[in-house]
Amino acid sequence: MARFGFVVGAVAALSACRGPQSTFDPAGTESAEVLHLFWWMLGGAVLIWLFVMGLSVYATKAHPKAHSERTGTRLIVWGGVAFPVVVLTALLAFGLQMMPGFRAPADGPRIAVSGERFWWRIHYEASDTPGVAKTLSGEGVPSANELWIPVGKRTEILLSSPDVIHSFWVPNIAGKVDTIPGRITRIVLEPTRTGTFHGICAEFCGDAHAQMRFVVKVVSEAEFAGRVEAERAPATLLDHPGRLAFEANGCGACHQVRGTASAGLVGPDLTHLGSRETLGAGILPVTTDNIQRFIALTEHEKPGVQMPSFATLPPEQTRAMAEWLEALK
Ligand code: HEC
Ligand SMILES: [Cu+2]
Repeated sequence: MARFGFVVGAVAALSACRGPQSTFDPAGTESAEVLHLFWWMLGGAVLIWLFVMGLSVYATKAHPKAHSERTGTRLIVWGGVAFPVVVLTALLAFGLQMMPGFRAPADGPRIAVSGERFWWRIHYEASDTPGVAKTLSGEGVPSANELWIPVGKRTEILLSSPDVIHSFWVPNIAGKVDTIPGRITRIVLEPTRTGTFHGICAEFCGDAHAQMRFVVKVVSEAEFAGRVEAERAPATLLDHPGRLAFEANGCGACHQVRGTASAGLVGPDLTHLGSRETLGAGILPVTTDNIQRFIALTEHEKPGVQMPSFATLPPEQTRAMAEWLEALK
């Protein structure tokens, strides 16, 4: 029975290793190599652990008498100095020879991503300017919190941040790289299969750090091109009571809805919010109800958020805005 319980537990624990946010389920060339390195290190660590355990059993049970000083010195010199030097040097060499592949040039699109408190500003068709600068200059194709990339291509992500350090991480696809204020850092994503994955901020950045996620959609090249075109287009649904409420309540001071007078760049671009899967940087699915809750109970839904709650607005208004934003496909 105990053995059965162990098997059930092990299967449950290992099945949790698969999924859209796991380094054990690689969907990118870099993550596959990192996993490969991990298995080598784990295997080596287990062998060394078994050897050390064997030695201690030998010294305490099999041969508990005192050993000569020569044996002790030899053990320390070979086992404690020479052996770790050889093993760690080999590991370093193995790790270093993986690096050039990760730094190789991109052959796909270039996308600027800026880590904001506490969401992700995205800019398709980046030149070499970082996300915020692109947004301010009005170039490129702005979006937020959902990153589309083509399968089989090496997409270059240029990372930046206006204030604090974040870390951009899509565990299934590649390692993580920090976004650093005043600098542009770079990571290449080379996904090997299509699908939806989850990205996260992997560097503590403030109250809502754990709620700073994003969705990664790996699609065919044609679908990617289609998505960028759709994102480029201005909003089409302009004749809607929600738009009036949005403008009357000053949302446009912080949010941009291209095609309207709202041109704020403090918060995420909402031009096509309805076509994204999540809102609040990956915390809630996009539905009219959730958008309304997010507007009225912002700080309740996402403690630490940099948007004020609009709890005092009449529900008809938050409803109308939510309906409008949800319809902006
Ligand atoms: C002071 C600036 C500010 C104002 C004013 C403001 N917002 Fe926001 N809003 C933000 C920020 C910053 C975020 C990002 C929050 C996060 O996810 O951490 C945000 C996020 C959102 C989101 C989620 C977007 C996404 O991509 O996940 C919606 C929807 C939204 N705001 C709607 C509104 C509406 C409607 C109003 C007006 C009633 C409004 N906001 C007013 C700053 C503002
Ligand atoms: Cu962060």
